[in-house]
Amino acid sequence: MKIRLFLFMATLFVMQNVCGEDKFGQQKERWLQIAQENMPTLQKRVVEPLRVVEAVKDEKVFQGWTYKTSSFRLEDFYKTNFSSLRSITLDFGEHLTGYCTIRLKTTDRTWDAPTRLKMTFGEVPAEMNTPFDPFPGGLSRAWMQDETVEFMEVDMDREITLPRRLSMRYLKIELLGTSSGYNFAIDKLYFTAQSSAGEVQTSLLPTSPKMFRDINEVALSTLRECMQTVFEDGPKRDHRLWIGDLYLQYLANRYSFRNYQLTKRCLYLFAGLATEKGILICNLFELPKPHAQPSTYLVPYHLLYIATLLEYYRDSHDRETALDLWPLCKVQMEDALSFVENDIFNTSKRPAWLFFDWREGLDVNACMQACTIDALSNTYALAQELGKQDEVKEYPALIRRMKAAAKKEMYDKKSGLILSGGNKQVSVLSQAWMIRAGVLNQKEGQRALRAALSHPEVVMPGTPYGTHYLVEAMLLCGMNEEAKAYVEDYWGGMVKKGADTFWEAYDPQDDFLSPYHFAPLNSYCHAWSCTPIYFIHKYPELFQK
Ligand code: RAM
Repeated sequence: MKIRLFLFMATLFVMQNVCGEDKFGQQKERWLQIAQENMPTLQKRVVEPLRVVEAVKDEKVFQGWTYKTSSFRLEDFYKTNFSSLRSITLDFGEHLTGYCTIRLKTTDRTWDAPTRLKMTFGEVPAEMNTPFDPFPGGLSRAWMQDETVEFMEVDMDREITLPRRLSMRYLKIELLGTSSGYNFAIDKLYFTAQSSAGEVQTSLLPTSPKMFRDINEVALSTLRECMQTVFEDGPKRDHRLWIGDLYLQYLANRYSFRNYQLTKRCLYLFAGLATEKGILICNLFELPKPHAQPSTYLVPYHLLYIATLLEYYRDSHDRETALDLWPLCKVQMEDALSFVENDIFNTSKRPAWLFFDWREGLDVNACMQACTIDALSNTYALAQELGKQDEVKEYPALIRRMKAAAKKEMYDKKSGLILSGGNKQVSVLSQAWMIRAGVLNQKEGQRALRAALSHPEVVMPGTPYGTHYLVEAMLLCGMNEEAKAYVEDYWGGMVKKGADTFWEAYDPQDDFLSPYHFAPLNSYCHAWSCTPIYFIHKYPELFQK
C-alpha cells in the first residue's frame, strides 16, 4: 500500500514537473496549427526593368548619390555582347520584393568555360554605389544583396531564378569572368514580385493635399512590400516578424488592406512560440519551421502584443481569438509587473534590452514606466470587453498609483518636463509615452512636448518608430497642426529625398544615421515607418482637407 502511494505521489510529482513546466504546453501546438491555417496566398506579378541608368555623385541629394537615365537603351542592352559591356545598372522603377530570373544567350560560338556575374540588388542609389568591404556594419555582411552567379554549360540559354528572395529597385550586373571562346548577351531579365497584401480597401478624400497623398502612397508601398507570409519588419533585412513592428503595421493595415487573416496568423505564431513560462519572444522566423530568435526578451514589445490583440479584436470582433489569447496577455503583464517596485518600473532589475528607438543614449526609465501603465490600461480594457475584469481587478488602482509615482518621481513641475533616469535626460519619447499612458493630461502634454522640442539638449527619436509615438502624442493632446506639420516634414522629407518606400532610420539632419554603423545596411522599406496611413485616415479632417 505504501509503495503504491509512493508510486502515485511520484507519478504526480513527475507529471506536475513535466506537464506543469510549460505554462501553455497543451495549447502551443494548437496555436501554431491555427497560425498555419491562416497562411496567406502570395499574389505574384512579373516586372521588367524600366530603364538603364548611370550613377551620379551629387552632394545635394540623399546620401550623395542619384541615378540618371542612360543614353544606352534597354532594347540594345538585351542584344549587346555583355563581354564588351562588362557592367550595367537597371532601374525597375519601383520597390519590389521577390525573385529575380535571368537568361543568358550564347550569341557567338559555344560555351567552353563558366561565366561568372556579380549581381547587386539595392533599395536606394547610395547602397548601390558604396563599397561594402571592408565591411563596417554591425550585422551580418550577408544581408547585403550582392550575389555571385555562375553559369555553367547547362545554365546557358535557359532561365535561372536566383534562390535568394530579394528586396530592391535597382540591379547592377558586372562581369567577373568569362571565356574569350564565346560571346553572350543577357536576353531576358525579370523580377517576380510578391506580397500578401491584396487590394487597398480605402481611399482618400478628393480634397486631400498632394503631399499627404504622396506620403500615403509611399506608406502603402512600404506596408505592401512588408506583407509577406507574416508582417515582416523589412523585406531586405531582417525578414522577420517583430511585435513592435506588427503593432504599427496593424494600425496602418486597418486603414488600408484590412488583412485580418494575416494579423491573426502573426498573433498565433507568437503565441505558439511562447517560452515555457508563457513569456512571448519579441521576434520570430517562419522557416524552416516557426522558431524564435533565441534570448530576445524585450518587455516593451511583449506589452505591445496586448495592444495589438485589443485593436485586432475591436476591428474584427473575433472573440474566439481574443479569448483564446487572453491568458497569454495576462502573463505578459504579470511578467512586466515583476519589475515594478514601489509603483516604479525598476529598470536596473531589468534584462539588458528595453527598446523604444535606436537613438543612441536614449534613457528609457520614463518610457518604460509609461509603457507599463499603458499596457495595464490596455489589459484592463481587453478584460472588460471579454468579461474578464475580475481577473485583473487590482489594475485600476495600480494604474492610479503608477501614474502618481511617475508624476512624483519624473515630472519637473517647473519646466513642465518629464525627466528620465539619474541624469534627468530630456527626450521627446519620455514625454510622448507619458502622454500616451495618460500620466500627462492634454495641457501638461502640450507644455511638455513643446518644451522638449525646443530644449537645447533634447534627445530626438532617430527612427520612424519613435516618431510615430511623437505624432500620436501630439494628436492625443490636441497639437493637431503641429502633428500635421511633423508628418509633412518628417515623412514628407523622405518623399522629397526620393523615397519610394519609407526607411528604417531617418534623421532629417543626418542622412547617414544607422543603428548598425553602416547606412547601406539599413532597411529602406521598413514596416514601422508605414504609419502615416494610420494618421492620415484616422484624422481625415486634419490630413485630407
Ligand atoms: C531592428 C529592426 C526591427 C525592430 C528591432 C527592435 O532589428 O529594425 O524592425 O523591431 O530592431
